[in-house]
Amino acid sequence: QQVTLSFPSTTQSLFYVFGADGTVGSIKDAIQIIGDNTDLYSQAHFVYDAKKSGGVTITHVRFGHSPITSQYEIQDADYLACHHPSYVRKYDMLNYSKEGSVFVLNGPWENVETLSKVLPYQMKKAIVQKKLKFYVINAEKIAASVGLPGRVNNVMQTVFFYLSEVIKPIEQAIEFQKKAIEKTFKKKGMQVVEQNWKCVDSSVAALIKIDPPKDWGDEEGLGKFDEIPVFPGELPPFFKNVAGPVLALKGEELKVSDLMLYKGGILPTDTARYEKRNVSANVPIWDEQKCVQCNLCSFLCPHASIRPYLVREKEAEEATTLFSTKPSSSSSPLPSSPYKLKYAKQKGATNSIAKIIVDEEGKEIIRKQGEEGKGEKEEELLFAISVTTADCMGCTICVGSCPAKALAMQPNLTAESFIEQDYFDYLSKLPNRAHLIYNEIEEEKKSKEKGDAFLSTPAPNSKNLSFKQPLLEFSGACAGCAESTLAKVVTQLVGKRMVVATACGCSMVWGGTEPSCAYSIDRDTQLGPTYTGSLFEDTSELALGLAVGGIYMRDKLKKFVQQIVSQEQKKEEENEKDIVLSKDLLNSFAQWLNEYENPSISVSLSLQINSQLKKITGDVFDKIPIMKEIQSLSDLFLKKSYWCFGGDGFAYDIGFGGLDQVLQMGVNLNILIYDTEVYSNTGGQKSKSTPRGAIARFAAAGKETQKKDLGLYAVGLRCCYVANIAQGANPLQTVKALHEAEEFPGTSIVIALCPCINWGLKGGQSKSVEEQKLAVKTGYWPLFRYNPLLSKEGKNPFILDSAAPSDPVSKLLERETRFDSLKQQSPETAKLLHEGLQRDIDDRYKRLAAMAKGE
Ligand SMILES: Cc1ncc(C[n+]2csc(CCOP(=O)(O)OP(=O)(O)O)c2C)c(N)n1
Ligand code: SF4
Ligand code: SF4
Ligand code: SF4
Repeated sequence: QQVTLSFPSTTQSLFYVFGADGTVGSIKDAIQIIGDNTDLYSQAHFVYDAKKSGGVTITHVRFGHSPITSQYEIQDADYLACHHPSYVRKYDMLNYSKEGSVFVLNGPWENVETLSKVLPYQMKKAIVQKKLKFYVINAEKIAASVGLPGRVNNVMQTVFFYLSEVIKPIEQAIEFQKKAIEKTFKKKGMQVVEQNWKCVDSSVAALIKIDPPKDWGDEEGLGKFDEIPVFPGELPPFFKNVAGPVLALKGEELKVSDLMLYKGGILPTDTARYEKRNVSANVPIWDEQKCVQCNLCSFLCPHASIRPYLVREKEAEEATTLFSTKPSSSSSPLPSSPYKLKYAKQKGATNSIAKIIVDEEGKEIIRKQGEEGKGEKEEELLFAISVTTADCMGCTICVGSCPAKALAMQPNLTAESFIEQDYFDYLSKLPNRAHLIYNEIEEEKKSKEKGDAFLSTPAPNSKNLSFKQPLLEFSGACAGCAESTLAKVVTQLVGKRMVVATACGCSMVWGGTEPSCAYSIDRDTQLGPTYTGSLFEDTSELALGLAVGGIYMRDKLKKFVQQIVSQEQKKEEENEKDIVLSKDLLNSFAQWLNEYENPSISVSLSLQINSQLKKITGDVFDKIPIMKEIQSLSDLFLKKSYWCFGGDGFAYDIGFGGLDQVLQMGVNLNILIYDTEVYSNTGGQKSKSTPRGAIARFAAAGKETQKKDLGLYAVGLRCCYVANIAQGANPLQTVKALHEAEEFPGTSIVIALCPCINWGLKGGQSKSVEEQKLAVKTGYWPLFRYNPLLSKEGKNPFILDSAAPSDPVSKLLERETRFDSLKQQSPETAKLLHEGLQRDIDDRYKRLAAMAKGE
């Protein structure tokens, strides 16, 4: 039973806020306004989740005439505001509303008819039974109309002042609020201040009072039977029993016994896919007529939410029949016009078009590359781009990078967007056909025939790679994050075999802050990355340990297998009858020994051997005890790929000693540095990677010293593979470098430029790809690869992949607040430091160009 402990005169308010929508700052301002301008006492506290953005923050605010000392969360709110429409399904928030209290919902639904269809039954019942004063407002529409999409904070704050009547008259509250806005945003210019003021001025008039129909409260009421589940689809036990309740903010209801299955700190990956966050107000819609099928949208999507598919005509028709009249996952209204799965004939050279051959039983036969299909059953596959609208973060990077303008943003949470989601779900269950475009095993054979000394397989290109299922899906990174975009590509290259140690920093947060883990599982093989996090300062050492341990144990497995194979072969030669193992298993073992170092064949062989091992019965273990050892090491039939992920704070600063040590140890390990040039996860403190002339925390007057050149330092060691990459600027070089790093038999370090929200890109993170292009063009971020193996072949190991700078760096600096605000703040210092930065760039380029010439 709920117990109310607060003074009757204390007003309690709860805000279910959308992370990074600006509300936390506004609430702090509101508390200050109330404190400064009334005789009320006030108190606020904020409960955050760990998503980098788009997460939920629950804000508890109290004010009253007596001092407030309550140290517990609000259970009976007088005022409750829901700042994001997707929350109505996710959180049982009205459980905390007092009878007769106010409930304000920000959403696109403005009348009873639509609300009846979209609100869950639980919520409708609470509105009626608790006699709530229910209001809706389309705050997103107001914010977007003044050029501040997503920033609903000031609209919702004005509504709060208006309905709570904490400061009367409302005109007075608005005056205080506007002053606070000016104070906060003046640094960003009066234009931003005025945009926020417009939000305030448009708020009250846009508020709609809803009189709920009585049947919302009925057990048999409308909506009861088309209830929308919080997490749609079939859920695995861990998500259903643990992750789901935690994400629905009911974690405290879990019992210890619910967690017993997961004791020891090992938890299942692949949970982010069930969250279906629906955080974006707008999502991309594809125009199949304009599309040139380059797959760049998918390659550059940070959240793996837009994908290319190869589809059979009958599948396309089936999808349309299934969903064109009513979306399966919602009870939203029917689409305004008929909606069908969009697809197009594949474009490109005839020999690069993916086809399948279907046998008499309808089974698909893999067409070997370059091999013509035989017979009349050959089918040319269709091409479709589809969006998982519930997982899209709305960053618009796909739209901005589409060379054919074939994508446009349209509202989410509409009948059309729900149907698009249904199509995505349908397409992602079809057979994975990436191998028709890029078949690693076939490529490897070709490479062997060509006698490529270094690479066992040529690198795929970004188009081919994008057909593969990413094994980092729907991460909680900021919309448009360049770090997660790149990590996704690594998983497309090696995800099935990957073991990754991640340094504390953003890569740990978007990768997997429990219970949500974005590292996922390949749907065909059930293989996927093994992920672990570490301290900020010692991740290279952890990754080294994982690699050394894994390699040692695999060699041990090899010895056991060699022993068994020779034992059984000997018995066969001597015609002994007690050969215990099946011929099939012995053949697989022999093949595996032959292909021990071959990564792609190890995938299929490990699956084959593991399924054969499962069939072995107890007496075999009695007769050959070593088989027990083999079974315990059976996950190492797969040739693992060991990775260390971390930011520049980790690599250039606090973890540098360990990194330096590991770089010289020669272990087959790949280190990927996400260079955001600041400590991003903790709000942008300077690191040794921060460039001269940039403002960062602890460098408020602009960093005076040059950025440390970690890439050239690593090249100087002469023993490891080194690359400098920028995914948005050069997709081909990026994939090539990551692929070469992985194939290099020793330690590799790849340093990637990753524009971050802390840079303050003018135009937002959606400009990240353009920024990377300009960074390469101005020489701010040169691209290169260094491969010590090339020296052994008498070649220059240093390859400069970017051209001489064609534009001055000033072009880049004016686009980023971290540089530009120094100009506003202190023009003289800015001039000095920015000219210094240009000299740093010129000097470095001269050095790199000389190295590329072998000087
Ligand atoms: C020893 C230590 N000091 C400070 C922290 C707090 N901390 C967590 S992540 C982080 C910044 C990480 O920055 P970076 O390595 O550049 O990664 P990014 O977040 O930019 O990806 C800091 C300072 C910590 N975890 N451990
Ligand atoms: S808008 Fe951003 S998150 Fe959504 S599909 Fe496009 S790139 Fe991906
Ligand atoms: S980026 Fe544009 S043209 Fe390329 S596949 Fe995507 S939608 Fe088509
Ligand atoms: S690196 Fe920057 S953009 Fe990416 S999640 Fe961290 S703070 Fe956000």
